[in-house]
Amino acid sequence: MSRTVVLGVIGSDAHVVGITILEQAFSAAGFTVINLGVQTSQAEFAEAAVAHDAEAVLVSSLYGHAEQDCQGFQEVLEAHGVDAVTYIGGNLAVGQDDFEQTRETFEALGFDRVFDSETEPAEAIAALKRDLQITTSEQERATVTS
Ligand code: B12
Repeated sequence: MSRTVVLGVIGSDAHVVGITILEQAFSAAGFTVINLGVQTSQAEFAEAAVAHDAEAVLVSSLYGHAEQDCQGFQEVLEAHGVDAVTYIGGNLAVGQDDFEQTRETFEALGFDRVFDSETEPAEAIAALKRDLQITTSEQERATVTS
């Protein structure tokens, strides 16, 4: 059975190229990707995760307002009963001089993993396979049948 991830760009952010690449990469790796597109609200992420029984919620933000957009996000997911791994990536802070500081900020907001804009999709896919304990044989079956 293919594992489902919900993907989108949070807040008022309209940068679409990154999530298009991520959608293609995660699909090619055997995941079912629910791409919510740009300018996605916290509630839309939560509702989609419930509707599709997603095992991961992947949040993208490029325009520098991620911290504000993600305030209270984990509480919204919890209120909807979402039990999923949460990742965030992109240009998460204006300037992003000190990524360790940025990582700490978003981990404190409840994200399981935080990625910068240099992250290759393969790195995030490998992390998700580890976090969801997906075996190579399971993933090969999903890739063949998808
Ligand atoms: C193209 C672009 C635009 C286009 C977007 C067109 C569109 N519909 O997509 C337009 C012109 C509309 C635009 C507007 C704005 N932009 Co702009 N834009 C860019 C630009 C040049 C490229 C973005 C891009 O497509 N990159 C290519 C993709 C493939 O890479 P990516 O988006 O980084 O995504 C990859 C990784 O980040 C990562 N990733 C992303 N999300 C996630 C999530 C997870 C979970 C994981 C694991 C990985 C991951 O994987 C992706 C695939 O490899 C960047 C500068 C840059 N070089 O990045 C600025 C940039 C993102 N924009 C910026 C800004 C400020 C704006 C505006 C606010 C400008 C303004 N004052 O109006 C507006 C925002 C409008 C809005 N509401 O969103 C800033 C953000 C500053 C910051 N965060 O510190 C940047 C960095 C430019 C800069 N150096 O100042 N922009």
